[in-house]
Amino acid sequence: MRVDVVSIFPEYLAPLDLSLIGKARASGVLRLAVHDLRTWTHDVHRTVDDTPYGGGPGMVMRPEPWGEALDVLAPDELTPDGLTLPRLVVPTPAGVPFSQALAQELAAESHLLFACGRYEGIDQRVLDHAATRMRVTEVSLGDYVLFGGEVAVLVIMEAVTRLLPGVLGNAGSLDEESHAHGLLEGPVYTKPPSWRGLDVPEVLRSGDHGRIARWRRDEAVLRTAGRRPDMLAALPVEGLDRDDLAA
Ligand code: 6GU
Repeated sequence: MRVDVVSIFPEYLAPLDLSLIGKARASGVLRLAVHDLRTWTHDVHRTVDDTPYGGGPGMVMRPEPWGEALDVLAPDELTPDGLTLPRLVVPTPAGVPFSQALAQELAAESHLLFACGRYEGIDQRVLDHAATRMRVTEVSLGDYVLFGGEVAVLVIMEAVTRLLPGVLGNAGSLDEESHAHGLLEGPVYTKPPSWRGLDVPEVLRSGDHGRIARWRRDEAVLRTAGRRPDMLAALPVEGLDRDDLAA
């Protein structure tokens, strides 16, 4: 997968060199480049923002540098092998909610282009113009406001990278985790069997794989009911089994 990120704070994206994302980049599974938006300014002050039309607080990002950035990173001429334009992803609190399902969708793309806005956002014409030639998705992490899209890109890229083929050692861990089945994952334990007077639940040490699976399922349903009743309500009936309904 190819990924381009445009930001006025490229240093903010430095953590993308670390840990498993860094490893995916080193192995070539992920070809990621971070670009400074000010590359595409031409005045001495390298201006990227201006006051909002209609008045109000804060500043809005001017369209010209963004237009040039997108012209370079998403050129209109199709590549000789007929590759398509990137999917433009714009982090904003006004976007559609990010989710595991959207992470899966993005992980299936061959090229993502992230546009990190700051201040009150990017001039709407940038997105409207981009939408005439490529898919544009405005994404929100949740109902709170960040200074800009950079940290959201870290979050989104972490969720996406671990879904890329060959990144996770044990593909089974993709299967069992929270959200994969519409339930939160229940508690987990490791050695020692007793710690500060607290014991690992007996069932997990029983060796009875049927009982263990049933117990894990019950814990997941109970935890989801307590913390995320909205998720439980959204589970399709086929997602529940007869013994869930007993619990
Ligand atoms: Cl994706 N961006 C910004 N700037 N603020 C946010 C957000 C994204 N998600 C929640 N708040």
